[in-house]
Amino acid sequence: MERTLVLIKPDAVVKNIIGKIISIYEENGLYVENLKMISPTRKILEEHYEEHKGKPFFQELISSLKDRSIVAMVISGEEAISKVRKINGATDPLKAEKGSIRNLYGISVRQNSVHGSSDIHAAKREIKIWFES
Ligand code: IDP
Ligand code: MG
Repeated sequence: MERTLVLIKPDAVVKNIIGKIISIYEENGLYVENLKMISPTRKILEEHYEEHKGKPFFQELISSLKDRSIVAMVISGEEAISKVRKINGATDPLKAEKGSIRNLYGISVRQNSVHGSSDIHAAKREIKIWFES
């Protein structure tokens, strides 16, 4: 049993597809263990995307998410981390596997509808940031 952190990003929230996205995880045998809607501060986002600090897209990424409605969830299940990454699809919606969330709903590399933790360390760290701080 694993836990991972999933974010439904603002581009998907404004499309009114929160329910559709959650259903996809549920239909794949995963469980919503915790959930909240949050408009994050710059501080939370900079912590969350710490590994990308200094990259050319970093500031734009943070500004595009700051103070906008995001659904944060702890998703659990067997191999939840890799399962979620597969269900989400590649970062670039144009390269995302057919039927993945980013293939179905993503707008661009930046506005790609969802986030899923990359590994067990990231998952623990990110769950702390969004649910325990
Ligand atoms: P991931 O979300 O698939 O793990 P990362 O490489 O960790 O992808 O990047 C984090 C987030 O930063 C992406 O989901 C996307 O929103 C944004 N991002 C990544 N690369 C670019 C880029 O080249 N331009 C704009 N935004 C990007
Ligand atoms: Mg990542």
